[in-house]
Amino acid sequence: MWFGVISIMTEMIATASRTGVFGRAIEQGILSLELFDPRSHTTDRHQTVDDRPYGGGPGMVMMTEPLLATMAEARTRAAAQGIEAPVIYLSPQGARLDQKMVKEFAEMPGLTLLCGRYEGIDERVVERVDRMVSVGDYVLSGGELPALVVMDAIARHLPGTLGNSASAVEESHLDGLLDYPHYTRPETAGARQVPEVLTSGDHAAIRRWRLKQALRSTWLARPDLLTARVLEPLERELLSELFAEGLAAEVD
Ligand code: 4FV
Repeated sequence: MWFGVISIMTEMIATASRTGVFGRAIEQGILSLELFDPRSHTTDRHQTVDDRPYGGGPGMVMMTEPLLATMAEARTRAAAQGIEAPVIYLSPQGARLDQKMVKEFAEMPGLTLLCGRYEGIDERVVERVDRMVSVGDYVLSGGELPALVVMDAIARHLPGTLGNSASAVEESHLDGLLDYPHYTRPETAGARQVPEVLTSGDHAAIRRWRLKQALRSTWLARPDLLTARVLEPLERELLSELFAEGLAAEVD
């Protein structure tokens, strides 16, 4: 998969792209990343990319020309590799990012992520992007962190990115549910014992326990995710067990 990122702070992306799952995916050639700086499409010696808003008001707005020229450069680069990479503008006005959207993006050959700064970008650029995506209802100082969130989430779905494919498979099974509790050594910590089933070696029982825990934490913290979910028969059975057990106690 090809990622193009348009940003006046490319070093933020470059730094993060040298670490973790995302960094390894680039090293392994599972994905490629190209950075585009709108300042390289300015003509004045201050490389101006922002200006005061028409109509007055606080802050600055990113100008049309440098952004459109940079979008054209990114499109040309993608096309040179035979890739169609729709432009996604990261903005609080966008559609909320979720796992379903991440999986949809992970099927694509490429994406161009447009990162705004200041108060935002000129509306005549917004009209020319393919989609707008928000990572959450809060205002950040730039689109770079949201772009990294999007790329990291997608990278996890690309074959070969997660150490062993088992975790990708399991991750997809529990898609849409909150995670189950994780334990590691020591077996007893602060008089708290690791749930017996996890040291039983009975992998079917472990899978069942983990699904039950994921359902429990989802019901307690995000019941909206459960109501939106088409429950498997086993999930329905486990939920009724949880209700019968009064949901309170962590089940062993
Ligand atoms: C944002 C978000 C976000 C708004 C103005 C950048 C900032 C500044 N992007 N999800 N939440 N963007 O806050 O995607 O230019």
